[in-house]
Amino acid sequence: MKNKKFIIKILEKASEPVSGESIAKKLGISRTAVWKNVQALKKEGYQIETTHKGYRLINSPNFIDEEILKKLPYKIYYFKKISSTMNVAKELGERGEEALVIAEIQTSGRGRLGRVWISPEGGIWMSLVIKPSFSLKEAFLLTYIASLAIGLAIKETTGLKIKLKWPNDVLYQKENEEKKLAGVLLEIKAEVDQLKYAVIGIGINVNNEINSFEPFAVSLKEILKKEIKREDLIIEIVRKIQKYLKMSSEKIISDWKKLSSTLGKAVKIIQPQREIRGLAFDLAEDGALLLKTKEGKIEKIYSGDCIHLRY
Ligand code: BT5
Repeated sequence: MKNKKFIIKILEKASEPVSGESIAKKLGISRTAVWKNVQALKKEGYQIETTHKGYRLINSPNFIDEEILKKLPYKIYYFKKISSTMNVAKELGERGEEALVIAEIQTSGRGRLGRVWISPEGGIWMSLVIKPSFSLKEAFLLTYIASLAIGLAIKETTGLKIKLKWPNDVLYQKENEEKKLAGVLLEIKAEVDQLKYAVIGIGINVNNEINSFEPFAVSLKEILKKEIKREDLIIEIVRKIQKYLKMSSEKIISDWKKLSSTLGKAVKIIQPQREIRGLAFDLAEDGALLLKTKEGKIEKIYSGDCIHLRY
């Protein structure tokens, strides 16, 4: 681990290729060990050329700078590649820790109901594990807090028009089209009626390529035609989450409503047992989505997938 960092430092400083032998001498390791480390670095995304004169660094991947994130009041767990940040965060939650877990790549990123979340390099894939003094009933607020924080942070840092779709999507709206920029996955552990810990999973398409199988997904890079610094966005989102954690449920719900794309639309709600259509006209005090059906009946919706039918 340390050797890899040293090798990169040596190659970054050098203007000429550096021989394996001189690196081996500097680090006090064998030439084979240098070669193995170089292979591992290539797997991480570093472009290193091997010439007869030695190794030359052509390009470094644009990794998240952990140092910058140390401004945040959470311990940072940073991984180049991991199955899912949710898994690590849950383990930390079990141990009573609060922390921010971030990965450059997730190999088994997940959405709600076990759906796949595509997480290649360049995106923000992170889980914040916290111990909020929330009752079990109030836990739903965390999804609103997270999507609000993401939406507002993106709006402020990029100036883009961002909207929120009930219950957990952050959308980019352009004319009559809405595309998914980010999603939130909340996993909680409760004891009696109190939350023991909550893991807020946040996935944002930032500088990553979008899989062509996902026609409704979009990344910030695609919209802005340039890459943005992920660290700034991460810090802003976490700070906003902290701010909202201290606010009343009325304030959280009313701010969420201001950014909502769902309210005022005809929607279809898909739940495991049923499908309901109606006009999404408000959020109730307890956070439920309020639907007015064709028959004029008011339905309170607490969970499900929401499809916007008309604009
Ligand atoms: C979500 O689920 O939107 C929650 C996504 C949470 C991901 C974060 S990343 C960090 C943390 N670690 C994890 O393993 N997960 C969290 P849901 O509403 O169920 O939406 C899932 C659906 O979004 C999929 O079925 C796809 O259709 C679509 N999808 C998958 N990957 C996507 C992407 N990168 N961008 C946009 N849409 C995507």
